[in-house]
Amino acid sequence: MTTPALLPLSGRRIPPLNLGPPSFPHHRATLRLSEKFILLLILSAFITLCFGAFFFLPDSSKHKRFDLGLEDVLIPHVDAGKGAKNPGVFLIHGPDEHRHREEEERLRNKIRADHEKALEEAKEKLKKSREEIRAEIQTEKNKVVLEMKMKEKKPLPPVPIPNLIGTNGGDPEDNELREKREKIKEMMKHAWDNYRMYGWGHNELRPIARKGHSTNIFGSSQMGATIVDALDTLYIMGLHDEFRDGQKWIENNLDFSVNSEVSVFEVNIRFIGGLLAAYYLSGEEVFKVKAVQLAEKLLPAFNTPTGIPWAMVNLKSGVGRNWGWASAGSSILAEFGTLHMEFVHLSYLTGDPVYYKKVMHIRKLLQKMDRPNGLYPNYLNPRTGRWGQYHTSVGGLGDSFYEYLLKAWLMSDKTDHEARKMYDDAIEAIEKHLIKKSRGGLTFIGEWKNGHLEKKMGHLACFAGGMFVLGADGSRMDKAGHYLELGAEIARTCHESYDRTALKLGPESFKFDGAVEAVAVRQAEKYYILRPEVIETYWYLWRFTHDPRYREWGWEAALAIEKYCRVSGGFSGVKDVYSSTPTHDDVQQSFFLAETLKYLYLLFSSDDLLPLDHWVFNTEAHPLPVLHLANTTFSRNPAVR
Ligand code: DMJ
Repeated sequence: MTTPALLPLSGRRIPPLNLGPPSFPHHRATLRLSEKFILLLILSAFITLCFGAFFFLPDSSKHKRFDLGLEDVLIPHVDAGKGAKNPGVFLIHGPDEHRHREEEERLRNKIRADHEKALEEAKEKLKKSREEIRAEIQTEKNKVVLEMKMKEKKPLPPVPIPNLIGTNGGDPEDNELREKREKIKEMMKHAWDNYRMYGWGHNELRPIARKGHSTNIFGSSQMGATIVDALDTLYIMGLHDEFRDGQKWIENNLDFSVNSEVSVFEVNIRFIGGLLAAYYLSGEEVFKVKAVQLAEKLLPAFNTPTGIPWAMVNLKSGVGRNWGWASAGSSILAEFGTLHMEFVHLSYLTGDPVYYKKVMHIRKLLQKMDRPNGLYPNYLNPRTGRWGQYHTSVGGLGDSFYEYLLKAWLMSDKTDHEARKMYDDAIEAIEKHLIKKSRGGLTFIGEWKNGHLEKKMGHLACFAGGMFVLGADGSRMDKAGHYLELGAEIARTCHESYDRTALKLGPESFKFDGAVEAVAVRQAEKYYILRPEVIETYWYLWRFTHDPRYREWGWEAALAIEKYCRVSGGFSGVKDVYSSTPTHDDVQQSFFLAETLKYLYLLFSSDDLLPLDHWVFNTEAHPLPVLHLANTTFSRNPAVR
């Protein structure tokens, strides 16, 4: 057996220890034993030293601070001033130290805040539905696209503006008419001045309380609905100071980046329609730019499984939803079907086909669907693409869908034959199932509910008199005469609904039931909220027939409004048109300035003001020019126009 060699610290080889019986002289054996002992002693002392050094020497790493990436600010300190007791140690002192501590604290707080924010956002996300999350993602995408567009800094492409004929003037032929027209202008000034004084920037005015007013259709922010809605009326009336005042407000205050849930339909017809009309009439770029900005905010409403838009959209988040009261979560025919005119103009002016595609997609989808009795139900579910309740009306919920089919054709310079066909088909079915004559000989448009005709007509349906005469020219089998007559009959019925009240103003809805004809029965239907539809029909009838009775009827309505709706702070709706002592609802609706007063003004003007072969009025009475689109391709290249 060999004894293992010990490796000396010096590296010199030590001879092996022989612990067997002595084979050398005695003194030598004694010396070797002591050598071994000394060596062992040295070795154990060395090990003890290393052991002690390892455990008991101070840990120098404790003196060094690595925190939040601040290593680089820890500098070897040689003499850091009077208080420095440990020169050479890595410490920071004085104002520098304070500043760095603050910086360190700030960073720490920021990290903490970022974490908390991310946590909150994650929690919020978990609360949301798939649609909401999808809409948010889409909005984010839109935002990026918009930002990229902005970066390009390209102005909107130049387009040839259509022939804008008759944007002012219209002086009537005789004095009496001139006075009537002046009176209407004075009423407009009264409505505007009071809004200017008490409701400026709010959506509408409370003329008795003398303060701003709004409803949920405009969302929660002050978007100056009355200003935008009134602009073109001010313009054609020659109220230029007021127009400029409105323009300034729009330039400085109209902002669509607000956390506010608005009605897509209302915002389209009043704001986009109003801004586009103001742009065409005045040529002021700001109106076009604002219209496009707003339209971009509405686009997320179309992010549904079918492409049928939600009724409401949040302008900031892009999240959409439908009215809680609508049948089976449906969107409303008159809402998603009243976008075409404005959206075609937006594509025309921007060169961006996105708007055109959205409305054409809706049209295609409707064309594919079965229609009970050829009628369009008012409710369509945007998730399933199925009709909701079978309710068809030419009044509320359905009205302007039919109007926009006809006007799409007119606005395209009568080249959009598809729209004309859809209009003709729809009107034929309506005539067959909804239009009846009362015992007393009044023609009315009822409502179709689940296979049953309700003999009731809404004030809103009175617009159809004007629509029938407007669509007479170009109707099938040359039924022009028939439609002129039908329009005149509707105008007469609606006039009766006014004439049979104490205030000579029409109720919201009236019945044809036995002895009751053109009269409201339920208390809840007896109000008049400054609506335009009856006067609108008088005006179209006037333009197409020049029968003086329409100007007479229009003047009757103007006098009744002046007498019963005018208050010192503006104009107000009334709660019961059958009561000779009216109670006011204290709301001056924005459409009173956009439509009611505009149609009255036009009724007492000559026909060269906004002639109908050059202008098509949207459903909020905002005039948009006829577009000659025959050879137009909507593309980003403006050269193709
Ligand atoms: C207006 O906003 C529009 O005319 C719309 O089409 C229906 N109703 C109001 C006025 O009554």
